[in-house]
Amino acid sequence: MATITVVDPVSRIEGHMKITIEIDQGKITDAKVSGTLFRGFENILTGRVPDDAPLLTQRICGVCPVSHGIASTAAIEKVAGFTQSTNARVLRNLILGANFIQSHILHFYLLCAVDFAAGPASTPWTSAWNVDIRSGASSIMSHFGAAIDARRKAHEMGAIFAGKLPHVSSFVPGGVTADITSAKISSYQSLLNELKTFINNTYIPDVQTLANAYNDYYSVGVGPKNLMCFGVFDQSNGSKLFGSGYMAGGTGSAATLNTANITEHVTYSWYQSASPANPASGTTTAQYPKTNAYSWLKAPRYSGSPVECGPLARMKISGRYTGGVSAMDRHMARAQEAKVVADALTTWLGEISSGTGYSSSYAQRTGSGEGLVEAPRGALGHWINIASNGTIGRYQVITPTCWNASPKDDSGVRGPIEQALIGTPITDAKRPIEALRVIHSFDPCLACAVHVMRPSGETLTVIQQGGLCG
Ligand code: NFE
Repeated sequence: MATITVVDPVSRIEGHMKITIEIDQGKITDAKVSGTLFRGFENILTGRVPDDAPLLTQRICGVCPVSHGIASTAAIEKVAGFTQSTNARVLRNLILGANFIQSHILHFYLLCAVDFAAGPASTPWTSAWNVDIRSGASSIMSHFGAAIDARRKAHEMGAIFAGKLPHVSSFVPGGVTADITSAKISSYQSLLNELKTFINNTYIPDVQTLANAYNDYYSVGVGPKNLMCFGVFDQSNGSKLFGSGYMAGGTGSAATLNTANITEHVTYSWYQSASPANPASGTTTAQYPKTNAYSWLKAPRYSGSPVECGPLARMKISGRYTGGVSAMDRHMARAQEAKVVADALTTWLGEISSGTGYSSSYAQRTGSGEGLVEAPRGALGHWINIASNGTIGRYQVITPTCWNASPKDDSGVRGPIEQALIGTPITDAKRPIEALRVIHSFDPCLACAVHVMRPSGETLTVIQQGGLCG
């Protein structure tokens, strides 16, 4: 007989997620993923001056603020038809690359490792669950402290040009306001060298150790296999380090990306029902309670299909990763991507030229623009409309986790994590560690909220918190 297991909250992710899984004969047969917070940033931005957007949208999350800052400035700069200078391009890459590295290290060691390897036999490490933990992966935990240190160094490296992290203070429409000095360049270089050593000698070998001990996870947590990348890290020749594209079914060459093919569905989300809309014209109007709805995430779809985004999508679409799509492939691709980014940072550091990264000639105009970038967890888009009075008339954000952790769409098709969970073998329905391993492989982040709505209608305002996100 099928049993229903609810895990609420799912821990060791950013933000608040609940899963409801049906288990029959040792396998998951149905799955619902719920985002249990309302993010109202789109509505907070309406009526404000556009220059507020890069600062406020970075507060969506303490883990990926750099990507939000870049997407927001890019959207505003699109409105004005502005082209960034070489130094703005390079500084944005240097700050974003540091953020990718810190996020990937955080994810593997602090959020995932204890799913697979036993920690010290003391609080808070001792697991309440007596589950399948294999000794072959135990050496990974001995690098936990070094990983915290490496992550701090990545934050310090980004802060050299960001002003501080999390939440960059030097990103504005028109460029990057950071001073460029030879002392800063050499500090960045020396931290980067230390991080490269950690990535090459510790992080990548540890992921290989994990894959050796748990190689059955190459066939667990597959999902719909449709992969998408918005493109990221502008290079000197006009291309991107990770080009944009859409790879249906996880194989073959990627098709050209067209954001006109994006729609957001809300039949199963706590938003006012409407036909699926493109984010350039969509709205974010809460409706709670709502019959059949089970998530605060909308269900974005590309050409009507659920889509996975993240390091595996970037690495496969760029041809750098030739493996499959599974929980373990996500870990492998993420670690290998950290090396690709670290190596590229050395190149960009050498491209800094004299002068600043900011253009004071930049001027905003009236109109619409989209800012597309990649965050550590995948494709991130900001869509802005600047009204005739110069304030924001409309703002929409689609985060990577919204793609990955989306609920069912209007056709009843489940989101990527929901699909990836189905078929996962579960040894103990009361301790579904295997389900958590699948979820964590996507590195979901559902943080991003400043308002919690209660069923009574009472609104509790909370401050964006640091914690693991910070
Ligand atoms: Ni809150 Fe983020 C990343 C973005 S999440 S961490 O990476 O955008 O979907």
